[in-house]
Amino acid sequence: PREKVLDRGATAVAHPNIALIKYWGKRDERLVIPYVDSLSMTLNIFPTVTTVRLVPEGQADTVMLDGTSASGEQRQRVIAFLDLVREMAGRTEPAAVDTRNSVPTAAGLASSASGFAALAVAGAAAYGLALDPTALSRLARRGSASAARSIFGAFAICYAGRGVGAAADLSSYAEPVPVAKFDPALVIAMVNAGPKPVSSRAAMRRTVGTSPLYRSWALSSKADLSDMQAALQRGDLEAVGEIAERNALGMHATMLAARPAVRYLSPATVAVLDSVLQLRRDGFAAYATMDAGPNVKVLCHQADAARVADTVHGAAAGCSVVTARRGPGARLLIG
Ligand code: 2P0
Repeated sequence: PREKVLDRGATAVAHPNIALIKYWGKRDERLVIPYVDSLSMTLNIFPTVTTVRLVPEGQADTVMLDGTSASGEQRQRVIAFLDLVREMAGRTEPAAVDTRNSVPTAAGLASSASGFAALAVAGAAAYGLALDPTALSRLARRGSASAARSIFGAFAICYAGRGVGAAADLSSYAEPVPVAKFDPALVIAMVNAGPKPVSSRAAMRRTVGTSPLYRSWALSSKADLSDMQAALQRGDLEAVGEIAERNALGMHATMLAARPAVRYLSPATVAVLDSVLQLRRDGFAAYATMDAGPNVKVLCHQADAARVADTVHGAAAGCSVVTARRGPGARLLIG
């Protein structure tokens, strides 16, 4: 019965994902439509658990983030997302949102991906919206484009879509990439867990608007994507790693060429990248990717993960290391 569901609200869990083919740049900021397709691996660590409970009319929405009341831009983004869910559901009740992250937020470790994926699943359920996974990914995308991919487990592709307005919204969604026998490790070297100097949102805008390299990266990313899909089907870690690494470095190159430059990579990042190169010289398949932050994620065989973790840990002072592998899609826990 509806009343009972409303009482306890809906709780969902989602995990972050790391893009092997990156999303960078929006062609529609309001609808959050990417310029390029992206492809990622959802992780088995750092879940976000979010509860959305409807509260009586007349109250304000409340947003709790890891036990403290969210404010400013963070709160605004959640409320704008709730407004969208309410509009889709034809409902008006305010909500109390409680979200728990087990990963440092805004540190380039995809907390917005797990965050908005969990909020999409919990929010839709709380407001009685029955959405299939494709529609949930479309909804999650409105919060953060990378969140569309976290609706699905293991490997997922997010389409940039075609057209403008409603057509763009409809055609930009994520779906699973079925990959039978590819289960690598992803060693995450956290060189700095503090918040990033520039939000991805602002950095994307600046890159698209001012970087002379942006168009050529977007073009080369198309070729990277089809090469990546073939490599995944072959279960070819060397090829997957090489393509992921060049795609990520290319993305950072477009940012470095923005005016003024957006530079997320730090000396510690470069030290870890050097250690990854040395691992390859020593015969290990190890490949790096970096997002909107200085942390490095190293793709390698499960069997080599301990050795890789040790090496990258020693490469940068104060660096902490955690090893992930492919994980599950977002799902409802209660509701
Ligand atoms: C990605 N990143 O594909 C890329 C690669 C970071 C680098 O998606 O503006 O938080 O909310 O859509 O998803 C991080 O940006 O950005 C991101 P919005 P998001 O994973």
